[in-house]
Amino acid sequence: MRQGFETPSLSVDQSAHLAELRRSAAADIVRLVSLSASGHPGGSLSSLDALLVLYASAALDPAAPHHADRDRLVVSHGHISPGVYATLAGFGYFDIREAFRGFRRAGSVFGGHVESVVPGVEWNTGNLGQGLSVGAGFAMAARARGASFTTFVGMGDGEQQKGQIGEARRFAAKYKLNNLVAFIDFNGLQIGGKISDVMPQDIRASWVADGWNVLDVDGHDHAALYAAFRAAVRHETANPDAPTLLLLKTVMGKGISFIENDHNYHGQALTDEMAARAFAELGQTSNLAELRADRAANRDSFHHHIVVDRDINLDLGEPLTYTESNDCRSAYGNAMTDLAKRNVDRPGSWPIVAVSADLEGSVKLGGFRKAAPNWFFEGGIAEHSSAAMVGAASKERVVPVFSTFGMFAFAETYNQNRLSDQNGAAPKIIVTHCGLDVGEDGPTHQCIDYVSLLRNLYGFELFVPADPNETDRIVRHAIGRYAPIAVAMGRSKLPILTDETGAPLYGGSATFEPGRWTTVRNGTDAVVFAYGSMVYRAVAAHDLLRAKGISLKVVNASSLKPHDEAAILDAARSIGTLLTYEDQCVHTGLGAIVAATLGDNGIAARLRRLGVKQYGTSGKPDDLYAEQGLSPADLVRNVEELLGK
Ligand SMILES: Cc1ncc(C[n+]2csc(CCOP(=O)(O)OP(=O)(O)O)c2C)c(N)n1
Repeated sequence: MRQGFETPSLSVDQSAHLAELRRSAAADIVRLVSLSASGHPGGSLSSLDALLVLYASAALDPAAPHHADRDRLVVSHGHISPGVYATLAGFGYFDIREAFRGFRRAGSVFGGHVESVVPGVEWNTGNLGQGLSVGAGFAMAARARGASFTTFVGMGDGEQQKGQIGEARRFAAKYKLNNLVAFIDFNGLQIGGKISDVMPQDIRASWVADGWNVLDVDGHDHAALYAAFRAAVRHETANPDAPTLLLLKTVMGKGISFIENDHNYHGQALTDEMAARAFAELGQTSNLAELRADRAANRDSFHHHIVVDRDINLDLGEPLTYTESNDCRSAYGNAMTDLAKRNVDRPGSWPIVAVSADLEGSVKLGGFRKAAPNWFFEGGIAEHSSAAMVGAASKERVVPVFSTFGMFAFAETYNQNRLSDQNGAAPKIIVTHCGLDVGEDGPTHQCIDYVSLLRNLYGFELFVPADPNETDRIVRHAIGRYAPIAVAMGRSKLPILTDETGAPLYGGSATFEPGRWTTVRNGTDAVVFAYGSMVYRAVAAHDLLRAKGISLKVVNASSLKPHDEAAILDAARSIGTLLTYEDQCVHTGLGAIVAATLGDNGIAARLRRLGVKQYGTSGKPDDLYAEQGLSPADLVRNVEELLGK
């Protein structure tokens, strides 16, 4: 892999080549949007010169798009995909004809917004405002594992209206991520017109205020772009420790005189007549008719495999066995501390990178921070950015963990997690304070909807431990496997679950397996599926019912995603009376999973779903459960009703 920005300036030949490439890429942008009759020419043309200079000069190689030492380039304003595809094709990442055939067409990798299935594209974007967090995630991972690549992030100027960018900007400045270089395509326009009319903002001042180096650059002058990027990469800046922003003065639609500075061409194709005029201005052939016929007759055949190192190298240690009741979050913190101690100085270990959101104490990461100070990052009350960051970092040979309350890591940041999922990322989102179990902090903090939220995210797995021993095993499992994994815990202390002999159910050599539910108590009259803080309550109901001569089977459904279909079907066939019992929304939690499983398999069974019927209030968890008909006594009553006793 070449070094980026090695020579002091562009040579005469390089400048001439870039100028020529600029004209052909501009024409390709017009061709792409004309062929699909949609897309974004305006920003593609204003960002084009920065893209060309970067792909020409950074440590990037079309022959090795996944090289470990490559620089990372995140295009946050993913709508400029025509500009990105034209640039990549110009440098030989693929044949532009493939993009002409496939752009914005079902089944093609050449999507309307850039996706990492295209070589040279680092991250799927399109939801504006997330790219700087992604870049900060790459840069944070590079720091943690001592890698020397630079991460570049391009953004729009309208995009600066997004608050998440401020979150990422402050994080990068706080952690002195001078391996991060951002640029803004400052063309003054966005969809609705002038950025100053849509939302007045002093972009430059915001970045300066947060401690970045800001370089003002003519965004269409290749020599100036090269010099500024080079200075940023080499830290030849006013504050060498700080990350650097290039504020690029640009013209929307640059190079096609009759659409320049016209915000209508932010996202509108040119007519054929206009395209012909554009090709004439650019000195390029007008071959739209031929390309259109080719596109009608052919689909693109371009396939590309994303290469990610999934081979996590960590000493996962031996699971701990607790015999005294404790909160799951303490067991989580203890497991993380143990993992940090085992691995922090171990050669070859992947760093475990933990990001908190001003709740380090509540999520019990203090021991981890002390054991591995350089692996702990306090992201502040900036959950959107932290969620996006850990998603990105997960692709960079570190194991990133985001820990805060469930409400702030699942509900607050749903779209960030969704985008990580679409990127095939593998963050660990390990949260506490879920459900009514939060207690006195009240309904704003009680995440009673994480099961449904996570079920929408196709790739994510979701595990909910029922006691400290299961927590320890789930945490070690999650840290050791490349997959997007959510772990949800409550706040309260939970008793140690035991088997009928009184031995810890999940202690010793017990293992956790995704998709496998475990029987906590056997029974023959009815079965209750529970998870998390409801399992020991179900056991209490089991004991109360046994005294009345009713036999209730208790199943711990700790793997919510994937779920254990066989366990549901077996129970339906052999017992026939089923209940779900959960600290989650009654409509969309485990009850819905069990109901759908029965329905999908055409199996009739009696099913009663017990869950949270309405937002909770502030109070002690036991009182909140009683308020919603979720106490062990309520479970007993429901079982008796179902059995007609
Ligand atoms: C979070 C989010 N909100 C809204 C949009 C829709 N959108 C796409 S592009 C755009 C305007 C972007 O303006 P700017 O960053 O200035 O890009 P340019 O117009 O220069 O291409 C908007 C609102 C989006 N993609 N993401």
